[in-house]
Amino acid sequence: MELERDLSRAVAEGELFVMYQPKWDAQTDRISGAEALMRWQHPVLGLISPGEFIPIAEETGLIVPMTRWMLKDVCLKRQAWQEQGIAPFRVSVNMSIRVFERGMLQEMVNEALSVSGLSPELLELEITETIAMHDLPDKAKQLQSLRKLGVTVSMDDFGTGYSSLGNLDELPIDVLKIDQSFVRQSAVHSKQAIISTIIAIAGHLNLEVVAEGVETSEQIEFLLSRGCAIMQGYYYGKPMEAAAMEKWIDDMA
Ligand code: G
Ligand code: G
Ligand code: MN
Ligand code: NA
Repeated sequence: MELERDLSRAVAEGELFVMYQPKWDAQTDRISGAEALMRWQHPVLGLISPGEFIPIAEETGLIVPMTRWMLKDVCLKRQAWQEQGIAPFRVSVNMSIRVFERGMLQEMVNEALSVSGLSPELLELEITETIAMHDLPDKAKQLQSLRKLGVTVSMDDFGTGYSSLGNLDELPIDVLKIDQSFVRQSAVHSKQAIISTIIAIAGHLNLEVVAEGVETSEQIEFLLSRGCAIMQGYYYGKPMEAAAMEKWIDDMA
């Protein structure tokens, strides 16, 4: 496929770039983190969304060099922010299962940290339930050794995947991210019950909890009332380029 051929050149040609979306602590009114999201500026087709190219990258294995590039770019930017004296929030990078399969995760993270000089405490990896599904002990081992370094691990899109609740406690994670689909319907009584349950599980397992896809003040009020303070969504900020993110942080201070 044409897109596939183009994608294999995208890293080398510098066509990939990163957008950042803030995570806001609505209790302390401070930035709590930022999620890094990959974008592809195709020379002919223009901006292509990750929904289109990530699946191709995963099928072809290109996701491995792309993630390697992404981790380095994000760690370098975060370290530059650190040197500018920006607030010490963590920046997160989404991880595909393919990166675990090849056992390259540790090496890629070590490389990005050493090239950038970034403290591991400022890096977070977002995984999905699918990653934990196959050979959980192996994934747990890989994640645990990164956590020992000080890297944070979060479970993305929680509640939409196929893993069972029964082994959530066997996963070495620090954060649960409530999926956007629940937040979007947080006026619906049954969804409220699900959100409250996720927040309660996070509390019992000593995990941080983050709500995704927050768009309205009603959603924020509801989430705060149930004990979730960290919010990510268009209400606070859409994914933006690094320079816009710096301005956003300034404006919020
Ligand atoms: O940014 P956007 O909402 O369009 O992202 C769509 C999907 O692509 C999301 O599920 C997001 O997690 C995924 N995605 C974005 N950037 C990356 C990345 O760098 N690596 C991986 N594996 N997935 C990404
Ligand atoms: O799967 P993942 O959680 O990584 O996807 C994150 C993506 O969700 C972001 O890239 C962003 O484009 C999208 N997103 C973030 N906040 C909102 C929101 O408030 N509303 C909608 N519709 N999408 C959002
Ligand atoms: Mn994510
Ligand atoms: Na998500």
